[in-house]
Amino acid sequence: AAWERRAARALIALEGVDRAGKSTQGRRLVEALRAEGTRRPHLLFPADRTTEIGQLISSYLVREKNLEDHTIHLLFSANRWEHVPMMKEKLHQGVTIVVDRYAFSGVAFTSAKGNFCLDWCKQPDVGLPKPDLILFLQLSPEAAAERGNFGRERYETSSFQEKVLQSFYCLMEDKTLNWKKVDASKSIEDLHREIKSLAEETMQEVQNKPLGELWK
Ligand code: Z5A
Ligand code: MG
Repeated sequence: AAWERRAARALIALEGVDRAGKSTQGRRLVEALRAEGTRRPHLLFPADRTTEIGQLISSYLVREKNLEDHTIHLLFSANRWEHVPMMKEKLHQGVTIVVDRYAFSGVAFTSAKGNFCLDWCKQPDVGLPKPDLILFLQLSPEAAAERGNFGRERYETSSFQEKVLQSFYCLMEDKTLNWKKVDASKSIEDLHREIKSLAEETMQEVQNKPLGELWK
């Protein structure tokens, strides 16, 4: 079943390795769309650290709290689901939504832990609003390192990030999704221009098309 979407606007996800510039580009894209008069474009951050679930996730990431691996995976997914009624409502009203990381990060990070198959990792997010465009910001580990050293947060080690990248590559083989790889080593401005043009193309294409359900 597909959800109604009247004045169609797009759901755009930003994914990529650490420090690729997802948050920077998400902000820039929403600002640019707003400046051009697109109706109330909306930026969303799963992991949104403001809800109760988000706060649990945040304390896990900063190592204040230990959570069992399946548990944290389900919490990340729950954090996405708690935003779904609002997302559907906005998309239905014709509001474009940009998400800074989505289910793909969820799957990539948990499956990188080993002992998790991709299929198990995907299940909790099956049926989420399906992005019309997934931008994968590609950046070499060397270039990422130049943007500052890893902090103290969980997952911020290069061996783990390498496994995460391999999981992303598996997910990108899914041709039912509209993945677009972009070169994140470009300047912020050049990358912004490329992303904006891909986003606008997608917003044109999805006019009056129903919103899909992820991995269904
Ligand atoms: N996680 C998970 O396990 N499961 C899930 O379901 C989800 C997430 C959703 C926190 O996520 C952690 O949660 C993350 C994955 C896991 N773990 N790790 N590692 P997060 O999204 O909150 O992570 P973050 O702290 O925002 O980091 P980030 O997303 O990796 O960074 P970014 O957003 O891609 O980059 P940025 O903040 O825009 O830029 C980084 C720096 O580079 C900054 O100083 C910029 O000014 C600079 N920058 C940006 N673009 C450029 C260019 N083009 N040139 C030069 N310098 C640049
Ligand atoms: Mg970020």
